[in-house]
Amino acid sequence: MRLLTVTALGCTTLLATVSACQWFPPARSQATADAGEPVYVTRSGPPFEAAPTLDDARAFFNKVDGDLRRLWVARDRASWANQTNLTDDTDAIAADAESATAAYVLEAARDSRRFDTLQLPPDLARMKQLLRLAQTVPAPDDEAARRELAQVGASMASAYGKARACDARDPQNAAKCRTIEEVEHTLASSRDYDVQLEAWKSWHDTGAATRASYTRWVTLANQGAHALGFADVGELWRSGYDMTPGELVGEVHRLWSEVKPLYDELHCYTRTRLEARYGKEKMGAHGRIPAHLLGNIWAQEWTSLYPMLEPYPGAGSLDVTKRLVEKKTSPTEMVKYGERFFTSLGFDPLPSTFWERSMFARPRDREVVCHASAWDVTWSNDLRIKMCIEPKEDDFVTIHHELGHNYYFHQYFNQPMLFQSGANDGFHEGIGDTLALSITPAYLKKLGLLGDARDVRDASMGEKMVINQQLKTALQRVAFLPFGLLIDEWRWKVFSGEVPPEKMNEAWWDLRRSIQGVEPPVARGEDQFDPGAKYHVPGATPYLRYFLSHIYQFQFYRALCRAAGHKGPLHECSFEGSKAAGDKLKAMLALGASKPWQEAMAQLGEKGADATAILDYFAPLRAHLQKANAGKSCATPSGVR
Ligand code: X8Z
Ligand code: ZN
Repeated sequence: MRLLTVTALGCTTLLATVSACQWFPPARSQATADAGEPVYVTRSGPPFEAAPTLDDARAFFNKVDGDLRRLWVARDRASWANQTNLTDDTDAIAADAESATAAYVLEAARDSRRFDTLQLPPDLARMKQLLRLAQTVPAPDDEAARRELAQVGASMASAYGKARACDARDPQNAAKCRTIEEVEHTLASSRDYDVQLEAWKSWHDTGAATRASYTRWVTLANQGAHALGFADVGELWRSGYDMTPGELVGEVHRLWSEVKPLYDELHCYTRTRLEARYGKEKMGAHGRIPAHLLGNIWAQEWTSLYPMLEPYPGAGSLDVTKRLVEKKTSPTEMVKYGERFFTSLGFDPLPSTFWERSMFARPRDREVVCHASAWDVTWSNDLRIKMCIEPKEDDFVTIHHELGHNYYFHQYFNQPMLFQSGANDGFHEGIGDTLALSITPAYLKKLGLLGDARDVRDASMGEKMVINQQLKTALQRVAFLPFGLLIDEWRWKVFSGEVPPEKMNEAWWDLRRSIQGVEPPVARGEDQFDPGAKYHVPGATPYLRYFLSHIYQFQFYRALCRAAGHKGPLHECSFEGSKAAGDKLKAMLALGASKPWQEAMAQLGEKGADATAILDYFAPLRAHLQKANAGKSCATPSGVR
């Protein structure tokens, strides 16, 4: 008589009983069974239980939903408490909650493989797929490694939040240390090469503190990726787009090749103007742009250069910052402006708890992560933002960006937990930006945010004003594209080992040169860690989402303009106030992640990822730049134009 060791039937519990619930496909265990006899396996052999049914699968995912609600709410409460008050204790609490969640997702994803042989209905099949992708930083099997990973992760994010840019010549002098907002302000406003250089360098130097931790973190996170059957974390991140990781890379490179000519024109125009301002010698002979001269710490968007680059000086210049400052606009008032745009489309006002629980300004009494973010902390319309708002145009736009996340949360918070996210992460990043494309002079005038602008005639505004305005938008959204791409190009190489730990900074600058066309203003060696000076690297936030969102947002805008009945050139549209556009958007947001993103895109009347929308939008500017650049032999990141 052989011994029946494992017969658990209909097992749906996780974690506590998971090791007793393994199931192996029938072919494997039944191969050893005699016909007509019960199946037995030895203790050393694989466990066996009856093949699961669709009811088992549904019960399993119901349970997962409840478990995830408990774990994600706990994790996000801990994370909110941590990021709005960075202390050793809140770091530890956040790390514990992250580690518990990661452990669960690993077990649950493995357990869900019991249903591999079933033809699951689409909703369950999608949940199964999303469960495996649910941890951005996947958990290693080994508990000690898992804890260490979460601790290292929390400590890097915390260090970034607490970082100060100190004077390299006097690093101990706290009076000479600046917050990131102060560095941003210097880079946005100073046009003194040396002042800009000092500010740029002082912030970049903060990255070095996380270099060793980052290497360790990559090793541990890759163990987690292996546990889930991925080659590395990069492959896991590239798997969230309803196509194979290889197809995704092909798509991204196709999109980049389509928009790159527009970027190259902008780069050439900007470099020429900068050379006129700073001189040939300071600009160098390589054709790239010194990275500290673009008005932003990472040169990821160049809007503060607008006054220097304005094609037609004075033609309807829109100095929103000046007006916000003059009006002494408070952070709350800034957020109210953003909410107003959404309610104009027929969205609900933000819940009262949003105003009670959000963090709108840098507190004086504690350390926080100032980098802007949006939350639904308890996954039940508990919307919040955390941001250190200043009265400036950048922040005005960022508020719309953040509220885009909040309204996405709001539209899908009744979905199952695994569907409570964007159609893909690029969708989530693109919503608020889509609305911000409709912030026209006429709208700003309505808000009382147009100072002394002359000649505001909205759709029929003069051609010069159109070009000015387009340049300003391009400095934000076209300038961003290569940066949006390169962070994860770099991380993919680091995760795969193609870039070894001792070459991380060199590889970073190779990509910044070749994709973005910027040059470090001083030598940056391997004693530095410049990626560590960008929030999303120590913060472990994938970045390809922003590249995609900068393509999608123009498609969303085109779709909502269509819904609003706009006729005429794309860049002249504003769907502000259109309930038809609002309804279209709401319906798409309400899908959450329940359908492949291509279906959500099709629901808007758009097909796949399509760069024609951004190219159409900027057609007038492109023609202008081509003329302005004619005869210039600008070196572009990939050669000569
Ligand atoms: O991180 C953000 C948002 C929060 S999701 C403020 N963004 C990227 C960045 O700042 O680097 C928005 C644009 C790109
Ligand atoms: Zn965002």
